[in-house]
Amino acid sequence: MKKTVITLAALLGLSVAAPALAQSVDFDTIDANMDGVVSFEELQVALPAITQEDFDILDTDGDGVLSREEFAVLLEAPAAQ
Ligand SMILES: [Ca+2]
Ligand SMILES: [Ca+2]
Repeated sequence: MKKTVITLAALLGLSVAAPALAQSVDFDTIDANMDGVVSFEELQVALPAITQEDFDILDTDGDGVLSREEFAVLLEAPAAQ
């Protein structure tokens, strides 16, 4: 699991940006339409540089949206270093 997280952080290039992200935004802020999941479009508002490929990596169950648990991996990734 730890290896996966480090790989994810490297792919997203978030080693520097994510700690600030974790402090300034949370799931409920990014979930703009408040449907309980974060879509690619919603995530792009907070992370303009994110690609569909990055999103697909985060979307571990492949349902096309990020659950609260899937989103948490994004914020926790830098701590693995
Ligand atoms: Ca949403
Ligand atoms: Ca998902």
